[in-house]
Amino acid sequence: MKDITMIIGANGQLGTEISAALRELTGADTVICTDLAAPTAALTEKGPYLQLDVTNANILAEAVSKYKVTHIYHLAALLSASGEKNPDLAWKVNMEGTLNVLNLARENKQIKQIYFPSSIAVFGPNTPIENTPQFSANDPTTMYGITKYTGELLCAYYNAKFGVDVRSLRYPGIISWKTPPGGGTTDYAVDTYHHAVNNEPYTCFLKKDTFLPMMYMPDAIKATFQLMNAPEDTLSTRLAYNLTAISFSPEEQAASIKKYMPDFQISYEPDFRQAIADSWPNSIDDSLARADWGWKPDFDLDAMSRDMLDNLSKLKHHENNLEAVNS
Ligand code: AKB
Repeated sequence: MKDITMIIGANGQLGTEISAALRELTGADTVICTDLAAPTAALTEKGPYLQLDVTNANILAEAVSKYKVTHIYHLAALLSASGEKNPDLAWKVNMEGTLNVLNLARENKQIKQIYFPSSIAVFGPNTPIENTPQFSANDPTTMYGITKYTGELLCAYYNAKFGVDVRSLRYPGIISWKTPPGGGTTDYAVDTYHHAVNNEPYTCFLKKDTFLPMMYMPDAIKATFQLMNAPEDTLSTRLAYNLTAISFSPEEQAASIKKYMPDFQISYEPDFRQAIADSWPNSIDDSLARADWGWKPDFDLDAMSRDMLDNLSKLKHHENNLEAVNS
């Protein structure tokens, strides 16, 4: 039987790029993209797309049976800042969605593997802030962090009790140019590049010296596929793996942008997201991921800045040309 992958949350920042990368690797018809939102042209033109709500267990089960799904990437979630604005919805989407996917995998033996993204948000004020170890105090202060850590515990439980092959990573802030992030605390690190390319000053919602772990999208995709393809006996934890690439502050990122765009201007007006950022690690120890399945990132801050600015400039140029043709 051919492997068929379902991506839940395919319209999101990670979902868009994981869907495209998988379609490239395994063929468009082997990847079923799904999202609560209406489809984007980029996803429907290239393969099957279903509009579905992950909190509806019956609809999800029907789609999985209909398409003979063998692998699920469950990427639908409310992130940290959106979750604080609507904690009830964050609990519903993040927890019901995760339980529905895990229960499906437990009951439907055609499902071979599940991917569940976790986050640095599982850590809290009692976690060591520098080089946060893989196994540490997990006392998240946001609803997002609470749902992600509970999700991790459920993944480990479903693996031990029911043999579900579910794998997970604690992503840092992810920076990308194709699709914007939505509702996170690390989103500033994407907004900066957009403002720089538009020659606009940027007002950052975090203090200039707030360090957070971050990663460029190509590294995030590489890590995800590396983990999913790792032999089961190399995985020494079924909680999520700590994962990181770079740690920087808004001030350091602005200095990196200025190397390529010297006129870029940034100012700082911290809002409610500062408290969230302050509860998270400055940097992460991901030595277990390195030892178990050979994790190693490719991009440092300057390499990422160069690539982001280059791609966003090309995109802007392309959009301007389209506008000129259409006017
Ligand atoms: C957020 O800021 O909420 C996310 C995350 C670190 O998980 N990007």
